[in-house]
Amino acid sequence: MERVGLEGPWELRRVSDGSVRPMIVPGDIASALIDAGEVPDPYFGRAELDVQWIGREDWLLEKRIELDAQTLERDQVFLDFDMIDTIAEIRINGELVGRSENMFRRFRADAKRFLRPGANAVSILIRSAERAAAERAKKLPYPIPQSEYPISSPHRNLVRKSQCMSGWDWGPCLMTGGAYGRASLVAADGPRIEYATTRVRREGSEWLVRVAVELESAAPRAAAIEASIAGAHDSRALGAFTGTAREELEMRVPASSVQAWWPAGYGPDPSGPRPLYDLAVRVAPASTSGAARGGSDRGHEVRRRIGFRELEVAADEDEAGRCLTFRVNGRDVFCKGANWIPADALPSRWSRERLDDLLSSALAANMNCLRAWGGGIYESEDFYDLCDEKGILVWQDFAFSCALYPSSPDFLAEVEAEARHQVKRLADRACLALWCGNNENLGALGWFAEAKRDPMRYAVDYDRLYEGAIGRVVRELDPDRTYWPSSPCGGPSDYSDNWHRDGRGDMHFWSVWHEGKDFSEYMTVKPRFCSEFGFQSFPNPGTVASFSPEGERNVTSPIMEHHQRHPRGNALIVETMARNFRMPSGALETLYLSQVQQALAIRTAVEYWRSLRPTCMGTLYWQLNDVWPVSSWSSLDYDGSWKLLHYEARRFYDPILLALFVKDGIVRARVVNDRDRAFACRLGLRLRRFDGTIAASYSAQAAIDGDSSTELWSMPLSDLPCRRDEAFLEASAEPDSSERPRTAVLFLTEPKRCPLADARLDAAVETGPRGLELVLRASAPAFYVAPYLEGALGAVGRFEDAGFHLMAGEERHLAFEPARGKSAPSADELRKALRVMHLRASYEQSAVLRSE
Ligand code: BMA
Repeated sequence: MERVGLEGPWELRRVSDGSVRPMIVPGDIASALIDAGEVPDPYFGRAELDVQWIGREDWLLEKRIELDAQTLERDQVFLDFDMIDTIAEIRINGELVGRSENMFRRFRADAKRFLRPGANAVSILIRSAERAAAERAKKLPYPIPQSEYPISSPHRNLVRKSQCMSGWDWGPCLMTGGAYGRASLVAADGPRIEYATTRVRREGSEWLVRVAVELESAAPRAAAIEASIAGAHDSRALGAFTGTAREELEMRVPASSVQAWWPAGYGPDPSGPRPLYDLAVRVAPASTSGAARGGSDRGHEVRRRIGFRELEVAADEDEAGRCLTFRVNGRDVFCKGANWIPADALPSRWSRERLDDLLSSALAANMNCLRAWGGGIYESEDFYDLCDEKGILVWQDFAFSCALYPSSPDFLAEVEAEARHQVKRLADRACLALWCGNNENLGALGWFAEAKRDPMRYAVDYDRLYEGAIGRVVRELDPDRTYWPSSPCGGPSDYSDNWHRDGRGDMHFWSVWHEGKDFSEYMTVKPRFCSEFGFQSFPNPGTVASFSPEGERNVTSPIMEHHQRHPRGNALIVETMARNFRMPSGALETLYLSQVQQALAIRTAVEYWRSLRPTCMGTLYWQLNDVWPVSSWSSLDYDGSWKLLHYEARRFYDPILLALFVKDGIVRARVVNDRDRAFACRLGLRLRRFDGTIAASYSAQAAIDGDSSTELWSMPLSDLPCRRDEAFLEASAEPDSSERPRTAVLFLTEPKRCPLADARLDAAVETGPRGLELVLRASAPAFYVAPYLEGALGAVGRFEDAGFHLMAGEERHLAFEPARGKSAPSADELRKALRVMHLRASYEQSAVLRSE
């Protein structure tokens, strides 16, 4: 088999005026226009509004290729694109080869008869998806509504294009198009592997590996297929066939000869690399007797990296309702993570490096699970490769979100083909934990006036799409994996609304954000698995500087408001501040405090819900990352920099967590242990006044089992010898094993009521054993200490920790970690850009920075 890469330079023609500029494939149209200097950077200021026309135009992508006669003599020559976005006509030398209208299906079409030796022209005409959606809407027999956002392209639900490209409550409307992933012309003699999909199952002391191979041959050919993994091997001979043939190979691998795959934090080496094994599947043309035939085509081989693991999603009835528990190799795994959205609103920027950076940050924050959210995409091979390698379980939604969808025969056929492709493509993956029908579309049946008036019609559409098409495909092609009907829902066959019900399946708990409730509201529910809950913050100062000119950085300036897509976002952030904190006085303080409250909100939820294990077995907050620089619920900014929430996540997702919280007037200290090893633990608690002096001390000890949550201490608030605004609790849990102590701090009332002492925080940048270090010292307790780098330096790197608390007299050294591909700045540059923030009774004073 021979592959002619079509990646690299193409030309991009605007159909309406014939103008041409260069374009890189894989890549997108808007990015090509930005690179050509024809449109402004849509992420800067409000330039997004100036590029809306791009999505309303038709565009022609053209490339010339040279082919030799030998290539064209092969049995079969076809075009092969991983992803064409979206409504497209593909031509060779002006003749139509095929059409595509679904970016989630790969495009393959026979090209041989259109090609000739020498120069050939390949073109992709991309028609406006926005116009196509509007035309389809006019033809609908009844309206099919979708959620809309401040800047959005209508009727996105009628086109199989990443739904958030049309704008979201955190994302710009960039209806770009293009060709992403691999782009090739493939020439082959004899049979080829269309799909090779592996199922791995434990049977006694062996792993049973079954590879379903789908073969294609343009001319009648016999084939020899073989597969090998971890020393095991199987082969088959196939008699001559034309078209498609299917065969299954089977191998048995002794369990003692391989290491099992576990999610991060689990298994014999919790933080080591995940063991993956090379699977090779080969097909070669054969003589009819079955022996491999020599000749020009050496056949076709596909390679995979396979993990040996058993994964089950338990959804059993129990006393609390119905659980949702991921069970890997027989052990219940508490899923700790967040929701994943695409890495960028501009697909040209979906690079492996960006994915690796974001996923490494997820792993560094002790995450073991991400939900690839339905408004985004089925991610690239790179994404799942990295999740396999890092041990990040993936909850994969089908690409439908926050809308009702049609169930016309055409639409269902498109979706069925999409589901077949994606399931066959991804079913191999060790990291892939579950398929989920959609994001919130079960709930969306109750959102729109049209559906409220005629619920039956939309319920039938719903059922035909998610059970009749997608569910059926998953059950047929990937029977070992759970198909979860929708997120949220009560589990297979339970279509209940799970925004407020906590007993069954997964929950999206949004009362604290959308309903403006206090953080303590998180403790009014006991979710079995909370797959969404979130709280917004403003971005890091470096991110703000990347999209706004100086003088425009007040959070309610038009540019900052443009980079806030939730209509009540700023109001909710500020209102929450007024409820909990003293009001900040400058732009940086405002960003900082918004991040403190975001970290506190999500910590409150996770700490409590983790303490409920095994009732609750998963928390995935909304959302890990951003597609552009924006105020949002993310813990990682667009440039990958960490907001305070991400540092806090590393603490609240620590496998051993000291949880300190007040519920129903009682203060409780619990130790949550996600490891399988038991230990004895001593707890020391100190009730401290804000000047640091101790008002009372308590201690406790207990045996902590593996995979457990254990209460070590509790006391009614009314028994504490101080008023709630006079002191705070500071605690440390000391395991008797080699584990380091875990610490926690708890305010007993809103921080704004507390007489915080001036911590006289002393900060210095020094060169220490680990390179540049920030040395911090406080003379009174300092809370949520956070070093920020202003201006361009914000993107250069970060200090190793932020958002921690310093007790009086305590000193911390923080190493500076340059971002990927960036070199460390000088000590002087750091000093200039550095602002050290902490919680204050008044924001008039700024941090003291010594500059030796
Ligand atoms: C959810 C998600 C997204 C949305 C987020 C914030 O429920 O599924 O659609 O962006 O809330 O509103």
